[in-house]
Amino acid sequence: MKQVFKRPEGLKDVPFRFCPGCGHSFVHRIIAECIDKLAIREKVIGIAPVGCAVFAYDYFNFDVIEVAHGRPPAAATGLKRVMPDRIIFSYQGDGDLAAIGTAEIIHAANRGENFTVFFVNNATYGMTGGQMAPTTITGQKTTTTPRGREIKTSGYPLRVSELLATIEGTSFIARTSVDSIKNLMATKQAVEKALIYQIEGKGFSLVEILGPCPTDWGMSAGEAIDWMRKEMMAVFPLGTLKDKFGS
Ligand SMILES: Cc1ncc(C[n+]2csc(CCOP(=O)(O)OP(=O)(O)O)c2C)c(N)n1
Repeated sequence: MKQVFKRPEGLKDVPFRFCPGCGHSFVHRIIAECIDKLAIREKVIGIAPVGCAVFAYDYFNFDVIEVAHGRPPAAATGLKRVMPDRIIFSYQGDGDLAAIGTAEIIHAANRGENFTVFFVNNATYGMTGGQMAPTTITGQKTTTTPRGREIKTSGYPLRVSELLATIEGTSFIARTSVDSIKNLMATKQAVEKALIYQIEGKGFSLVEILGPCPTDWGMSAGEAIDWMRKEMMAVFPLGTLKDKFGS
């Protein structure tokens, strides 16, 4: 019989425990597929965040370490400098990367560290119950902005990828999404390219992936996808923001 589906070798044979409709499982699978394709599984070290993806080491079938909230770029810097032949990626949520870890990511990018970041933006602090994140969009209701985020008191949604694209040390910055087959394919292409840039020693690469959080957004999985397309993508447009070596 022709085999039409196979679990990537980069994923362990265990079920995901994410909420129904969560974006993290798509992103895990895509990363695992790209690592299989590039045949680098034995060389990869992933860095799991504090956040809903904290148990990445339970799912990925390669080396993964867990570090303190917002600190994956510091750990990635150390690992890559000590073991330059290993492929290092950090996996971070918007609370991890764009709130408590803002200084870490900016300075790692500015140093042009040769590692890859997978940044899952779900516009909220998922793990702790749906508080406002820097990427929460204006008007979005969260547990800490029950009447919707207001610019006057909470400022504007932070576009981290645009910010990082202005930094000289970055080589590849792209924003993708997991809302459709087309965008899953685009995510896969961007993840692969970011890893290839690291393999080729081209410096800091980051893929921001918009992901739904139906549980904390208080929506069904379908409503969450619609909201992402209509509201989130208007604030966080998809595309390649920077490709230093692209044609
Ligand atoms: C030093 C520290 N501060 C705060 C927390 C509480 N905390 C755990 S996860 C989290 C936010 C996670 O949000 P995000 O990074 O967006 O990831 P998600 O859960 O949405 O995937 C916070 C504030 C913590 N664990 N450690």
